[in-house]
Amino acid sequence: MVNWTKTEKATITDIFSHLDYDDIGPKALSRCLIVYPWTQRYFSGFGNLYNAAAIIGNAKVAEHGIKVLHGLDLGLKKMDNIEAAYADLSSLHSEKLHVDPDNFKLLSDCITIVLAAKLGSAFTAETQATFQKFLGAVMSALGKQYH
Ligand code: ZNH
Repeated sequence: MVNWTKTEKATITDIFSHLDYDDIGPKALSRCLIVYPWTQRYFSGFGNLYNAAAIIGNAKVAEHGIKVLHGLDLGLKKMDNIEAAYADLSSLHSEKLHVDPDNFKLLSDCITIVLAAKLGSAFTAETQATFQKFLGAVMSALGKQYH
């Protein structure tokens, strides 16, 4: 159970109200696949991931990046019960997709980096701290159904 201050909630709400899902989602997922190439193993159905240019230009990667980023909306809508919000997605990643949960942290870091690059000086250290607290809560919830 994660507690949020009013300021933290306001910061998270503000970030998501301006979030460019269609830009950040593809960039974050493709960065994850390039920086941590072993994460590519889960996306064998996505076609050519041969090099960075292929990954960045891959329409399936882009589409999935948007889907994953919208996955964070579940937590945003249920900040006071993030675990419950991700129960189903956690089971899916564990039982069906067999995604190693260590990878959640890698993708979160890529999301943070891409968001930081986009927001520039508006992404203050305090904003980052709050955003990472939120992502940490989501990733922990996503890991809950792993046995
Ligand atoms: Zn995941 C899927 C979310 C991470 C891999 N995902 C998915 C989906 C979602 C998500 C929403 C869809 C589902 C359905 O359809 O139902 N993820 C997510 C989130 C996160 C994640 C929120 C964090 C942030 N994932 C991840 C990672 C990985 C993954 C890290 C690896 C590396 N996913 C995945 C896969 C899939 C998914 C493989 C399936 C795809 C297809 O479609 O095929």
